[in-house]
Amino acid sequence: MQKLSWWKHAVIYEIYPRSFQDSNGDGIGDLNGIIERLDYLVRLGVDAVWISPIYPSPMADFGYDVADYCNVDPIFGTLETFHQLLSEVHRRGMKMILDFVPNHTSNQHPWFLESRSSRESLKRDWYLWRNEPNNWLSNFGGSGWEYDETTGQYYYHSFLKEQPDLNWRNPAVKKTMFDVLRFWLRRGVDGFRVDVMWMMIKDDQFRDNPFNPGYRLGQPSNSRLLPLYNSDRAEVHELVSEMRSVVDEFPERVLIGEIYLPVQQLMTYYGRDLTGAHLPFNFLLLQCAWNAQSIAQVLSDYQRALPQGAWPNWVLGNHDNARIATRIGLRQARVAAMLLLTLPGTLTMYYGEEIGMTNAPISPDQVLDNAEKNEPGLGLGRDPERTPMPWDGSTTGGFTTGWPWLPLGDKHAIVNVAAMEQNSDSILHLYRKLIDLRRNRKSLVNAALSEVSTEKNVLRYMRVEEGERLLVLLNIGLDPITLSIESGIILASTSLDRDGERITSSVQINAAEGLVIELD
Ligand code: TEU
Ligand code: CA
Repeated sequence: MQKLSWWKHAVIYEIYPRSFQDSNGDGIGDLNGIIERLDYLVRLGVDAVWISPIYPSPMADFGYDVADYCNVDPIFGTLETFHQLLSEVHRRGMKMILDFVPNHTSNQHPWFLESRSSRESLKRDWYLWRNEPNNWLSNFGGSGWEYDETTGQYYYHSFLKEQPDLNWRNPAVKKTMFDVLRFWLRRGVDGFRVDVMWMMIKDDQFRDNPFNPGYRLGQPSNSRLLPLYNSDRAEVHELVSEMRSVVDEFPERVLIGEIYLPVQQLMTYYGRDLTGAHLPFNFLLLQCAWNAQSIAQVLSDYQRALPQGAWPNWVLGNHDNARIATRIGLRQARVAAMLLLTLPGTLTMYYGEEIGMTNAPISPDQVLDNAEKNEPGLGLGRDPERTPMPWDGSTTGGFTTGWPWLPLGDKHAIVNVAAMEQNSDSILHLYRKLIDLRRNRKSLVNAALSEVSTEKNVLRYMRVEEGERLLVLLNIGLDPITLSIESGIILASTSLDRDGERITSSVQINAAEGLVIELD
């Protein structure tokens, strides 16, 4: 495994910084808090942390509205704290990935303030200004165009009106933003997760989007149109590969793209001759129905579509989607853990997945996410999956000594790190066991998936490399089942009580049980 770049065999852990650990009692997580919890991550066994945006921000989209790309928001700390965090991460042999938000800035960014001040401003063309709006919609509801009285024109925003889109066709924007990457790379950051990579370039003629014939009432309003002209434009690939060149000026850094597209289009983001993103995030498991057939289909589709030489990656959750334990239930969350950690390539997990954290109920008066405020009641709000990490069963979960910015939910008295530490069969121990297994079995990282099949609601696949033959059996269903298999020995079971069990010709798999078996 030595010859692989670090990120190829990494388990990446996403930290939503507001919610990981508060160190100063203001109820909001911060960088010093992350430092306090690094040893927990070492014990968990993850290789890298990706931290959602920490830059100065008015927080209209909780950091995804950046007002200064080269600093740290005082809520989180200072550049000094950032350096401490980075060196503490590196001292423990881990890597650190920052979030880069290139598509839009905050409307409070000095660039935008200057751009909006007059049509003659030197930064006018840094954003997308038009006399008349076209029909493009915002991803957070309503028109994507906002009228600005000062100069009598409209600007485009793919997200909130507080998040004006940058004009990446402007060379000065490109140069300045690439220098932002260098600013952090020079400081030793190990890579970037790039926000909405597929949206960075828009049609230069601003043509109207076509109607979506599949649109149904009750769906988010932006799905009324197909985003043909404001996303996934051919020219974006040139830009991604330039971005990649910047990252490649520094050794051993990684470029990850956030991309929600069907699998064929997703694969184009690896770029011609793999000169695009190292890893276009694979969100197929976020959208997949939880049954053996659908998952098998996803595994095969992804593997078949992967370009020659491209490195795979898998994700179960992130800060924009309902938590896995909420989507499929606590018992299946353990099966999902085994699935994730036995898939090929780079893996990304979301903080709290390792303790089976669920979405917290957020009452209407507790809503903070503007995605929910703009279009209430459609389930678009992301507060429920962003609640504070419960470290113990106390009122504020050991997260803060103050008042937590979002509630901890109704389960944290049971679902918390301290309780899971105590209980040796907990999902936390399962995660540790599986991460450890992955470190010691090279076939789990390197080998392609083979022999993907289903039997009733059991998903079955092999990982084979250099004489090592691992069989994975995952019972997605509620019925126990007996399967005939070659002889072998159980390396891991989701219930953590069958490790070392010898299998001769058939194996009984319990409801919602998963097994990793080393065949003789
Ligand atoms: O998300 C992009 C994105 O596509 C989301 O809008 C997603 O579709 C939505 O949250 C529903 O799941 C990125 C960030 O991850 C998100 O947190 C930001 O709000 C958004 O970009 C704007 O920066
Ligand atoms: Ca704090």
